[in-house]
Amino acid sequence: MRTQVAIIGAGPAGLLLGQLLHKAGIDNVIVEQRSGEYVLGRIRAGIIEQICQDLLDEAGVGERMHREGIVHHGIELCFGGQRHRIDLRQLTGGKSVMVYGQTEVTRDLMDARAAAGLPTVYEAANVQVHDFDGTSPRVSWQKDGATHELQCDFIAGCDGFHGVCRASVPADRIQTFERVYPFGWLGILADTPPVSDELIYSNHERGFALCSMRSHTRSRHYVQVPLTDKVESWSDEAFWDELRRRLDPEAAESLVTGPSIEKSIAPLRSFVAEPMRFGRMFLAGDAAHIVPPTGAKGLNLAASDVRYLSRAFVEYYRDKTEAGIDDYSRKALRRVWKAERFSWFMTSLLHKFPDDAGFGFKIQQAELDYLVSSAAASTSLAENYVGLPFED
Ligand code: FAS
Ligand code: PHB
Repeated sequence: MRTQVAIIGAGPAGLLLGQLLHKAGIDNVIVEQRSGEYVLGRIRAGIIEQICQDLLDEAGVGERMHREGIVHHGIELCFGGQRHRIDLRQLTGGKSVMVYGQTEVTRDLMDARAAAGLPTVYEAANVQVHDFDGTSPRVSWQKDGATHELQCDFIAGCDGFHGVCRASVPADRIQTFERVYPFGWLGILADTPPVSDELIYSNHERGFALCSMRSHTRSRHYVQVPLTDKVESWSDEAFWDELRRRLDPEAAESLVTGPSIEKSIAPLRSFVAEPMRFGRMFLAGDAAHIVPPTGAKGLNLAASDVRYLSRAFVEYYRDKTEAGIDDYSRKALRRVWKAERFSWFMTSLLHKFPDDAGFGFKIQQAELDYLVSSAAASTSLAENYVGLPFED
């Protein structure tokens, strides 16, 4: 089997790259270790920046997003028992974000790929990448009792944090930077009406909480929990009680509870691997970086990597120049680190840090008070939250 670009991973990064390359007439094959149903079953991101919306439109899959997605012009910060609105639209000269679940983005991309009859290998076992330092890289895997091999010009490692691509790079060729946070997010999905029209990010002495949504009838909420907690030890009732304790009185009063559809605990880390290119292999999305979800950047960063990488491949095949692929890592990392900074800032601002409850909590209150009373500070938050403009 041969193709121009072998894409490892059928998450949003891999599927979006595959669609953009197809639109540009560049052959690609996606090799995914899980089933499509499993990929769709992972409940993850909920906020789509304008750049991600634009890319989904460019990929020809934005129609349902614009029909079913909910445009948000602001967010609320809750602290000291009060909510303070950050007017994203006014502070950024008209920009906003959209609430549209990653599951739906993935579904739209999967449907478009299937409709175009593009090759996707699901449930591929023991996927390996070979010879990416040469000019004839290869991908191999096992399926249906046979070993398969794919010859290609390039490999796009879109296989997430635990994928094989970054793991296949010799240790002396890659540098990683990491901060692991001493807490996790317990998330619940429920068919209950959102507690407010916009997202509520809450800093509370008991810990962080976030009230988000997937639609006008489906809510997504999170509470900060110790890393030692197990999701089995959290009943739905215990979750709702804890969330209520961390909200302002009005939100606590209006919170509608119900049975969970999904409940899980996600660890939080900041992580970046440098560079993002190794010969003929390129990393994109969570394969190269992880952000704590507090800034709603993970999915959007994957999209911006894919924007750079798809354009680099188009330049290579159409314009016969390697300038784009040679500059991919530098360009992508410049944006990655700004998103890492913002996600770290939001996480540091809103969470309870066990070893810093006294002074640290007072500093957080002062930072939040400054944020909601300073046009400069709230503008900075707003322009990062809606997504910084592309610099290159
Ligand atoms: P993904 O991890 O989505 O996809 C990688 C794909 O590669 C997977 O399908 C995997 O099965 C496959 N794969 C792995 N190893 C492979 C191998 N060896 N061979 C073949 N395939 C392989 N972001 C937000 O903005 N907001 C959030 O609230 C949020 N919550 C999250 C919660 C959790 C538990 C996690 C893990 C992430 C969360 N994120 C959130 C971040 C998340 O949305 C990612 O940024 C997004 O999924 C990135 O997409 P991909 O880079 O495609 O990686
Ligand atoms: C979500 O809806 O899952 C969500 C929204 C905003 C965040 C993180 C998660 O910052």
